[in-house]
Amino acid sequence: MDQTQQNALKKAAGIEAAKIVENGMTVGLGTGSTVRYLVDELGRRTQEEGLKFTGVTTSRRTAEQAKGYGITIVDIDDVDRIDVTIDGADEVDSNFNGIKGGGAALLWEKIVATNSDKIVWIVDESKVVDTIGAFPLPVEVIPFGVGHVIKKFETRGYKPTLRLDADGKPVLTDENDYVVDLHLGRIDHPEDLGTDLINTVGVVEHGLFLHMVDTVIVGDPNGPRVMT
Ligand code: ABF
Repeated sequence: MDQTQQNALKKAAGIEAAKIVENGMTVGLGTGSTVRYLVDELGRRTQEEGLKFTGVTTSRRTAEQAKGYGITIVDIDDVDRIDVTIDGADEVDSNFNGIKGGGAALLWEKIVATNSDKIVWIVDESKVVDTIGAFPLPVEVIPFGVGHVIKKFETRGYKPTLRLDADGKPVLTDENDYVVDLHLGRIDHPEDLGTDLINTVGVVEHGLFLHMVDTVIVGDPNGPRVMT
């Protein structure tokens, strides 16, 4: 699948997911290129149909995009609950275990997700896998002592790399943390791995999203399909 085809599938999934949003809802808006299509469609509906909902975003860049359409964006602590969060993912398997964080937004994404009544992921078909792990697992780590955390991960065979930008500087999350990517190949016991990671001092959060998502909308050449 080339980039144009992949983008078309992402767009189809985003447009399909936008139908979920109704007036008066509080909606969690995720991060990534697939979500960009969602927000574009929600923006179109806002401007052409007068759609009115409140958005809580998982990154500053999504907030900027949504505000550009006149969508009301509030801080997560300004709402009691989020009706539905629509977000992207890097991988999702048949058990609805997923990897997120390719966009370095995994911490805010997990905070928004865990305060949502319903979670919907939008993906192109390349993200649907038998077993997660081929995509490097992002881990958010505070800068202080990150070298020691990386050494610990190396000792455990996690094949860690500090995520760097085009200038060779560490990528910063919206919390000004670093991202360390673990090249595991496949993850057969994600719960155990998640426990190990979150118990490592210096680690803030990891990109394993286990048994959280309710519905996955998959952009497919034959039209969007829904996994529930
Ligand atoms: C975000 O969406 C990230 O968690 C995930 O990495 C990304 C997927 O990116 P894209 O939609 O651009 O493929 O939620």
